[in-house]
Amino acid sequence: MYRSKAHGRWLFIGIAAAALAIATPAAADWALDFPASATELGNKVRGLHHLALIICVVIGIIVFGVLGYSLVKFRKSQGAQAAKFSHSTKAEIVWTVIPVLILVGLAIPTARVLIEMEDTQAADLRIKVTGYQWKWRYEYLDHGISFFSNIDDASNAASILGAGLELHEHYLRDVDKPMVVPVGKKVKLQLTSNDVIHAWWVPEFYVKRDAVPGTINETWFKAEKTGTYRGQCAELCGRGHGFMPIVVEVMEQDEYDAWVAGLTAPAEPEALEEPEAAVSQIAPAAAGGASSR
Ligand SMILES: [Cu+2]
Repeated sequence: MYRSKAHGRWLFIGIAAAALAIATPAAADWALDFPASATELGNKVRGLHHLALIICVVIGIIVFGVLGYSLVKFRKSQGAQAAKFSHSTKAEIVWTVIPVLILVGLAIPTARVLIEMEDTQAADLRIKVTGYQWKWRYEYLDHGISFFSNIDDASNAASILGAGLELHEHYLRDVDKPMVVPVGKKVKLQLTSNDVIHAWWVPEFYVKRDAVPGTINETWFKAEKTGTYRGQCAELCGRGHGFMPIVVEVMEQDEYDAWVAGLTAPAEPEALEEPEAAVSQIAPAAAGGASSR
């Protein structure tokens, strides 16, 4: 009887292992880890996660190892007798000191990263991000650029019940006008909302921050690679919550400059001529400084 039960167990393990092996090609898209970040800070956060995970796994192996060993080695059928002591100062010191050391060891690098995450000083670019039901508004405080970022028309049309349209690759994850930033520059975001609480989230930057009406929250990121990064609103904000994606285009500085120039160019001739003429009448030195730029 016992023997057939044991056989049944091994058969089950064998079938499960075979099923896993067969399932591997289908599960090729499985991701066992967080994606690598496009920012240095994001990779530090990821590193912290790995550190904590490794410590947890090692503790788990030790604890369950000792538990399993004790259960087998000191089982009743082998004549084991339970010890009768109730206190051990030595054991209490050990099981207090070791966890304290582990927690301090985790707290130091964690605090360092947290402080860095909150440090929005010395930014190269400031963008005010306002959440709306259901879109985002980006205001480039240094350039006077401001625009709304809505879900793209193709996603919008295809999302209508019964539309029967084909869903494109970035369905619900594309916008008409993305946020555009230069690569390798510290971008400070100042987040707020026009109505309810939203959250600006771009997983690859490891940035997720609430946009709360009446409050300015701050965060920052510095993308190390050019490319298109996608995110979503991460705070349930009403009917259109799933229809306010985020797209960030990270480009080289000269491309970014051209993008800014393209948006600010029409106003330039008038805006430049008048102040320069006015400045040169009042303070020629200051005007010279401005024109040498
Ligand atoms: Cu939202």
